[in-house]
Amino acid sequence: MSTDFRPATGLLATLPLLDITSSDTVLHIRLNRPAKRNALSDPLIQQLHTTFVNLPEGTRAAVISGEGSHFCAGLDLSELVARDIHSGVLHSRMWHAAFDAIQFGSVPVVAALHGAVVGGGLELASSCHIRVADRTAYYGLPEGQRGIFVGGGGSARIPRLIGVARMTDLMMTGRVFDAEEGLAVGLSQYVVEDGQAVEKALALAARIAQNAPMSNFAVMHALPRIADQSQSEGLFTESLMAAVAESTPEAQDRLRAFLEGRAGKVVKSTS
Ligand code: 1HE
Repeated sequence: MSTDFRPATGLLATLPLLDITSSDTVLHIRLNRPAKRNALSDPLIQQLHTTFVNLPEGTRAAVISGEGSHFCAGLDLSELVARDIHSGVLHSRMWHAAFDAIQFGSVPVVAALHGAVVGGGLELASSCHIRVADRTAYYGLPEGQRGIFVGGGGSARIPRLIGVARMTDLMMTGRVFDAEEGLAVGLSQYVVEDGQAVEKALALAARIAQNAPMSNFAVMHALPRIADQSQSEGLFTESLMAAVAESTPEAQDRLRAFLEGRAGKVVKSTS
């Protein structure tokens, strides 16, 4: 794994609410509003969107983490006061555009979670492809207590991770899952020791960056869509995606490498 991370240049260096660094293939995006617990203001959402539609050439995977004591406190509640219906809908659609650019962008994204991962912060984490939490992480959807509803794609993404019943519980009762509970219900895929989430996420991203880009594309774009399709349509989509992926020169090279004994075998994990 490349540990040589340099400050981003060009457009990505001009986004004050994000601290962005990159290695040759991995972009690390830190939410950089720690005094407000990385609450998602309009400018912060727009800067995330800008980042994911302007990834530097050569980027193969990304990591999102949060500066300070929490990953993200969700929607910046100071911006919500006195918003009319039309601007409320547009605001939600702005979040959808930004988080769609993450989920259905060009590279896999790993979220590194610690402290509060609440409200819109959980919606942001859910738009990433893999979530790594340290033991300080906790998850909640305080929208119910605040008298509002999710608006950043949470109602579509979070039930796909944990089911409608669990999301209903989080929203109606104010229940909070700790890191271990989050792992058990499927909010994260990994739990690591305190302060280790970024390191683990960067290691996973470096590993993901070595995959054939078309394989990563298929996983990001085809898998969730197939899950939304009927079995018959899903199988058809799968056949098309499989044929596209296996016909790329990179796939041909990788298959040949295995057959000629030049590629790694699948072995039992040691960790
Ligand atoms: C904020 C926000 C925020 C903190 N919007 N300013 N989200 C919530 O309901 C969560 C609200 N926040 C909290 O429960 C707590 O702040 C935390 C548990 C995340 C962190 O607690 P703590 O003790 O570390 O920090 P703090 O003292 O509460 O907050 C530090 C500052 O950040 C303080 O401002 P200050 O000027 O007094 O220093 C807080 O006001 C500010 N702050 N969180 C605005 N969320 C698209 S729909 C999505 C809907 C939602 O996301 S609803 C869930 C909103």
